[in-house]
Amino acid sequence: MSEGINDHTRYIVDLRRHMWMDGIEVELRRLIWQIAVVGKYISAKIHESNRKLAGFKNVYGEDQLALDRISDDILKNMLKNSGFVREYASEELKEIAPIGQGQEKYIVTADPLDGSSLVDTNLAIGTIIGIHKNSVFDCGRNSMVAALYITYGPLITMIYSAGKGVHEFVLDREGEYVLSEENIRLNEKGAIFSPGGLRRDWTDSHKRYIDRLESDGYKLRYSGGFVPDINQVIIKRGGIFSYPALKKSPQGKLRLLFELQPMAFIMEQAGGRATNGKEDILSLNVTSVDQRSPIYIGSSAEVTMAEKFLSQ
Ligand code: AFP
Repeated sequence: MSEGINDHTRYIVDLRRHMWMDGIEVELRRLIWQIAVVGKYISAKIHESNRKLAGFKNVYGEDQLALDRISDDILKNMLKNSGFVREYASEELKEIAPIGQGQEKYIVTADPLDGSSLVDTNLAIGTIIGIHKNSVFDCGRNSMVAALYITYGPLITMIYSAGKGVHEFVLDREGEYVLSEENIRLNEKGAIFSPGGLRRDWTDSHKRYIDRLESDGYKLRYSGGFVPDINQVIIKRGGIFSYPALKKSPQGKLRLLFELQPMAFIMEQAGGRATNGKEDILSLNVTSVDQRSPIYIGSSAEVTMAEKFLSQ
């Protein structure tokens, strides 16, 4: 990004202007912009829902809020009409949906409303998006060109990366996404840890790793929402989120395509790392849409430490 923006923070820089100044290609920036706008509609639906469960299950058999499906529909329809997207892969759908004519540039992956089971508690939730140029059945490093997430909390914030750093925008009262932090960079080491899964289901090596973080004085910060839990690592400039291999589910809980790859893309762009314990998340080959993986994601000191513990 040009130095100009940091020099002139008194001027408001909105998302479209930022992407233009960053030199992101026109179709990609229009696509990112349109997805960010969908965040406003999803947020309106969250407010309208009044925290009610709809009582049906998603394709993985999990209880689902009507909100998940509504968010998915809004997003899918927008992408269909954008003219930039040939395929749409969503956590709410069993298969990848062809939504374009076939020659559009991008494939979009989405978890339209992650953490929706937290809606009734009024904790933060989010939307996670990956943008791919090539088939998603490859590794993220070969196919991804951008990622973003929107956090619906006390504020609505959007963080995106199109391979040129990580930038945060806040939705202001006029409905404009305004630049709040540019080129976010993690420190080598953080001070918080966010450990997923039940302790009784952890492997011994993972248990030893978490014990070590605790004895080193890391503060526990786990909300149960992937988006806010990752967001705090990024905004606090470091720390670690883990959702490990569990004794009964060696691939953990979180989904590679919809949740892990986009966050790994952003984390790497912020100077952090994401691994399954052995390999970088972005180097893993995706073989099915519902593929899961253990994850250790955050600042590099803690990710490297996790790799050491897991190899013992
Ligand atoms: P849902 O998709 O069922 O709402 O799960 C949320 C989530 O996928 C993710 O947002 C959290 O990081 C993770 O699950 C929390 O899992 P635990 O409930 O096992 O802590």
